[in-house]
Amino acid sequence: MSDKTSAPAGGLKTVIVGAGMAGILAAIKLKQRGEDFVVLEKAARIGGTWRENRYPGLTCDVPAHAYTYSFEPYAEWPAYYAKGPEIQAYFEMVTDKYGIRPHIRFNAEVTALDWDEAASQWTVRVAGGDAIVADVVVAASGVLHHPKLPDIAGLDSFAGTKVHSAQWREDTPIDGKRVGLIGNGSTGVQILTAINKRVDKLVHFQRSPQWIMPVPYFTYSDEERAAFRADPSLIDAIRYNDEYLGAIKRFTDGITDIDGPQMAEIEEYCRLNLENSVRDPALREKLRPNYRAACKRLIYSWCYYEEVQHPAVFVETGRIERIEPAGVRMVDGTFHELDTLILATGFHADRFIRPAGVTGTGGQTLDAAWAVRPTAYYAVTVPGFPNFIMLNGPTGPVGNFSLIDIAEMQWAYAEQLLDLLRQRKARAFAPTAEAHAHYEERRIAAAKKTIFGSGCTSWYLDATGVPASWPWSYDAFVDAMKAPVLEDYALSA
Ligand code: NA7
Repeated sequence: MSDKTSAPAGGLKTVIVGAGMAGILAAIKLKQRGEDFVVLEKAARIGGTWRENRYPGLTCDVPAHAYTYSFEPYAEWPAYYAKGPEIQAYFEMVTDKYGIRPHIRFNAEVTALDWDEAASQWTVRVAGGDAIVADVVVAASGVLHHPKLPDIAGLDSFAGTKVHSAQWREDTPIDGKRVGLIGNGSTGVQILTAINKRVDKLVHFQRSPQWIMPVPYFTYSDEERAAFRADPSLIDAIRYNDEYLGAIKRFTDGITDIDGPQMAEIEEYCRLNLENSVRDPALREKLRPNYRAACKRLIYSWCYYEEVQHPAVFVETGRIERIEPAGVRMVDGTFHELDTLILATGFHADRFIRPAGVTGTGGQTLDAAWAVRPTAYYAVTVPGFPNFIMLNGPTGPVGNFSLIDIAEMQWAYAEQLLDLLRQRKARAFAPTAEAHAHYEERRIAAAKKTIFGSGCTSWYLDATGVPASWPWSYDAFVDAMKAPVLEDYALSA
């Protein structure tokens, strides 16, 4: 059955792809303007990352009061850092408070988006055959949502329970079990700190040790929550204070000036954390990375070094030979017998809205446009793909600060492009190829000089080894998002 709806006369029709944090943001903003929009969500619930990830220990490494919409501060956070289910509950609450749920079509996976040049509209196809015609598409489909399995021989032969962190099952055997945990990015570290006291034995396979940035952790009392409720400026004081926002600015200054004082300070914090927290010198050396702090995404933890020293934990830094039905065989012959194998091995970070097929002007596809690397002009728009807005799209500051702040700033930028359509100054906008090429040239040159390109592997790097992230400071991003440079856009009447 086809559900072909056309844009209403006099108003824009927008399709938002994804009901995670960014999609709900766009929906709230469009609803407040009284515009026509629909959110297409592949799953049966909202929440994106916070719906998908349910592993034990799941915590956001941005302080809770800074990981909310700026227009919807939240007094109820139990602690300085929020746990996954608490964040999911926040987004559920906001979705209902702003009346967004009736605008969401659940179990509606977008399979294709085709730009119709003559009509200046997108046809958005949904699995099962429906098609929706819209003036604007907002790709709010997330960054880390395609789990990456390790390419280790014999992975499928494991006879116990095997689970990727992003496909967690409640019945995963942990209590009293021999558990192997492969990977020690933010996810592996969080899982270890949550299960180490439940297991019989936990072997943490670390191909590369990680630098750990010590951070404060504390809970909020009922009195403090009451104070937040009574006076939201107390929340702002946390969100915008020197301890959080000041640190973000110093951090982004540091990643772009890798031999400067900010980076030296970050490195010293991490080094002292290792030296002062790990008592056994042999374990300390196992946990010492051979690359610079913040090259891989810096891990923020208040308890990792304490928890990794629990007697049930064995840190294995040798190379894995293969996985066998009963466990993991190391290159040196050591065999770890296991009941459960947890794969905290990350995500394919280059997918964005794909595998949906996106076809822009002249029949060009996003796959072709992104043959070398996924890219977007200032991370928001793509040449050749008119009226197509990406939130948390490629080349944005994914690893540097709150993705909610980023999405809000990107939305404010995009709104100014939408105004061109609303005011009938254009029927379509897209950045010019020249402007985008100039942006990419400068971005790539700068990215190679950031700490992310200082000699390690990580999901920040694209297929050519260039950091895919925004390579400039927080302030530079704020400035860039204030207003689009309209001369860099091709507008069609
Ligand atoms: P990450 O940060 O990509 O970490 C993946 C981990 O898995 C990392 O330690 C990898 O080691 C390890 N890994 C991957 N493949 C293998 C194989 N084949 N053998 C051994 N070890 C392997 O993913 P996370 O889920 O922890 O975090 C992703 C982001 O989510 C995080 O940055 C936050 O933004 C939230 P490597 O370092 O490559 O040697």
